[in-house]
Amino acid sequence: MKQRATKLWPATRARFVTSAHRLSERPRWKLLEIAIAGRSNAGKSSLINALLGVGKLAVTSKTPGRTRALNFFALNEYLALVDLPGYGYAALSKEGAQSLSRLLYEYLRTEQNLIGVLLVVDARRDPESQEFELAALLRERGLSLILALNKCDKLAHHERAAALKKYAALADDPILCSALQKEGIAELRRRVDELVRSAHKSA
Ligand SMILES: Nc1nc2c(ncn2[C@@H]2O[C@H](COP(=O)(O)OP(=O)(O)OP(=O)(O)O)[C@@H](O)[C@H]2O)c(=O)[nH]1
Ligand SMILES: [Mg+2]
Repeated sequence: MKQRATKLWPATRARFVTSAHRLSERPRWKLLEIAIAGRSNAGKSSLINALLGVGKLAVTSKTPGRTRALNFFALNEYLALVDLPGYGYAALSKEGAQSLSRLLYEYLRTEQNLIGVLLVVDARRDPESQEFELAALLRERGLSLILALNKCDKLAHHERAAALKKYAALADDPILCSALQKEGIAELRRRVDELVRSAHKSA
C-alpha cells in the first residue's frame, strides 16, 4: 500500500462503522487496524474521542463494562481504530466475562489487518497479569504496543515518575496522558503516525 501524505489528526472524516459482537461480524476491508485495549473503565473510549478530536464518536460511561463489542471507527480510507471491550470487569456473569475475553483474544490473535495495540491503563494502578499476557501475545505476533498511562490528571506531580517507572517493565516509552485534560494526546498521535508509517514500509 502506498504511503499517503494525508494528515490524520484531527480525524475530521472519522466515522463509526460497525459493532461486532462476534468475530464473523468484523468488517471485511483492507484498512489497517489499531486496537485500543485495556481494563474496563481505564478510559479507552474517552481516549479514542480525544485522539480523533472530532466530537464523541465512541460511547463512554462512568459504569465499567460499557463497551461490549468490537467497535470499528474508520479514520479515512486506510486506517481504522478498534474500541475493544475492557477486561477485568468483575460484575459481569462468568459466562459473559469469558465470552468477552474470548472475543477479544480471538481478535488479537487472528486479525491480519491489525498492526498494533494501544494499551490503556489507569496510571494510578499497578500493571496486571492480563497486561503482561497481552504484551506477550503481541510480541509473539510481531505487533507493536503503545502504552498509555491514562488519568494522569489524578496523579500528584511526584507520582508521575513512579508511574512511568512501574510500567517500564510492560512496554518501552509509556506515555502519561489524560483523555480528560487532553494531556499527552499529541504524543499518542505521533506514535500512531509512526506505527502507520512503519506498517506502510513493510507492506
Ligand atoms: N480523571 C479522568 N477520568 C477519565 C479519563 N479518561 C476517562 N475518564 C473517565 O473514566 C470513566 C471511564 O471512561 P471510558 O472511556 O468509558 O472507559 P473504557 O475504558 O472505555 O471503559 P469500558 O468500555 O467499560 O471498558 C469515565 O467516567 C470517564 O469520564 C482521564 O483522563 N481522567
Ligand atoms: Mg469503552
